[in-house]
Amino acid sequence: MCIFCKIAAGEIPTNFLYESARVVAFKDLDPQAPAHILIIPRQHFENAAELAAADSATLSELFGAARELAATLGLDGYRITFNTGASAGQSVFHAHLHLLGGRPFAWPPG
Ligand code: DGP
Repeated sequence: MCIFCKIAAGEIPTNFLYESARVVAFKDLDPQAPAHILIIPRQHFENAAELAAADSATLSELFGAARELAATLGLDGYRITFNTGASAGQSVFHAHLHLLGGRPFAWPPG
């Protein structure tokens, strides 16, 4: 079982900032901004492309959770990102949406 599957299943004690039947959200272990939350499907998909192909309702819920969390945290601007594939910086191969906020962000991203 992958690390995010274990977190979603409750095998690794984790404070969920958002929780539903299909989705959980929790703080990133290595935050890149004052607010850095990972929003993931409970079910295992390798990346966002696999999730999009298989379950558009859950994909949509990830974005809805990001909107709710950003509002709860009072983020006036934020970035949401799926790193998809190792060349794009994906290091955990269980689909996850990054929600980052609390500082300015440059464009283009590195
Ligand atoms: P990515 O590089 O896009 O695959 O992002 C993976 C993120 O997951 C990275 O920012 C660090 C975070 N991460 C890795 N392992 C754990 C963990 O066990 N717990 C938490 N909370 N975050 C983790």
